[in-house]
Amino acid sequence: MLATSAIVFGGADTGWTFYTPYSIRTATAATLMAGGVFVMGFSGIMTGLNFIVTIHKLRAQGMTFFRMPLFVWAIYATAIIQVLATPVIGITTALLVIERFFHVGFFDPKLGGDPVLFQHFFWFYSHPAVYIMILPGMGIVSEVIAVFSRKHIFGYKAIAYSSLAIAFISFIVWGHHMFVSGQSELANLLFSLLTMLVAIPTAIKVVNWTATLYKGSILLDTPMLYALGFIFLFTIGGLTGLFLAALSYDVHVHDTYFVVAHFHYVMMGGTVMGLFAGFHYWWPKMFGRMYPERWGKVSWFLVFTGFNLTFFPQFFLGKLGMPRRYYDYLPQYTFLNQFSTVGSWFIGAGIIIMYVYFLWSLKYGAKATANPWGGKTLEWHIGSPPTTDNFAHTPVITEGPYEYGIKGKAIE
Ligand SMILES: [Cu+2]
Repeated sequence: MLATSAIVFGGADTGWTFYTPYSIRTATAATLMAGGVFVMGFSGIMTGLNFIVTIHKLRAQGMTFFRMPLFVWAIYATAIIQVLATPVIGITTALLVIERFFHVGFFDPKLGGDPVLFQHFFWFYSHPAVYIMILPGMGIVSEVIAVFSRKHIFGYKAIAYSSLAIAFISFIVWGHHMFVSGQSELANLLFSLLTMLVAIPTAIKVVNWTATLYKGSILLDTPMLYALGFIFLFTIGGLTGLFLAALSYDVHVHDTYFVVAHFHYVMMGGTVMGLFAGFHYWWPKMFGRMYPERWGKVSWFLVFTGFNLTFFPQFFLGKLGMPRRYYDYLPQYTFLNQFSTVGSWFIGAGIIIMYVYFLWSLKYGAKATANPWGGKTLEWHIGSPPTTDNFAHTPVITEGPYEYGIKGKAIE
């Protein structure tokens, strides 16, 4: 039997998690949304495969695994998650569509299905997906911290391996999204414990970045400001993640603004700050033009302070019990919400300024030299912007990526 409402155009009213059984029953465009996720999943899988094969098969002569830039290690770890986790969300969306069309009872209890099963499938992908977003940011920060400290990165291998450890652990913690969804107490306990493991490789990175700064010749250009912002904000995001991993505390703040604040400290304080660091770091390489450094700092200041004004109050709002996913709130939450609103104006202003000066620089920015930051990795040995095929001759690599002051010494 084919449901007449199975294919509808327009928006879906399920929210981004499209939880069952509502997403099975809704008359809005849940089928098309699931189809969109399915197609997007393939682009993720193909991208991941491409990177894994390239890293294994197409390294230049002398480019051993431990001479690769840490950004490449981060992308390698990301690609592993993309290839292994994405098929699960693909199959889940396919099952959802099959259930909407043919009423096979996978997830809807009315048809004999189990809605909690859907949550398991969903988070088995969607937790690792968070690390698909954060790992490249961590990779960018590793590059920028070394270059703008003019120092060999501290703990190269520890940072490289911790990326792989984060990728591995990301697969065994998904149940922390379901502490109040009715999974067994034993499962809650195990997922709580396993989630805390994430703190170990993450802290290893933060410690190594900080140790790299120690006694470095630190240059506070815009990429570095964003990288330092990343370390500061991401550490707050990571530590509040430990609060949420703790079962007793999570039950109290589950689905409150505490989660919203934590998530933004990780995703915006982490991923977006890393992305902005990368934009500014590689902009001259990509387009052959410098952005205006002073405006870069102004924009960074607005984004960084605005971010904290916006999201720090939300930790308090959540602890006071303000639930997420509502457009309205009780009067006692007004002041902190107004704080957040004004903070968001700062972020907005900072980002608008950034977009304006990036566009401006394409035409009017000073011409970039091949290596404006004094980087040691391969991309800084070619012109800005690079020519087609990058290199006139395939380079032979004889040293590691951050050999400041110890030329010729390979990483052991
Ligand atoms: Cu998670």
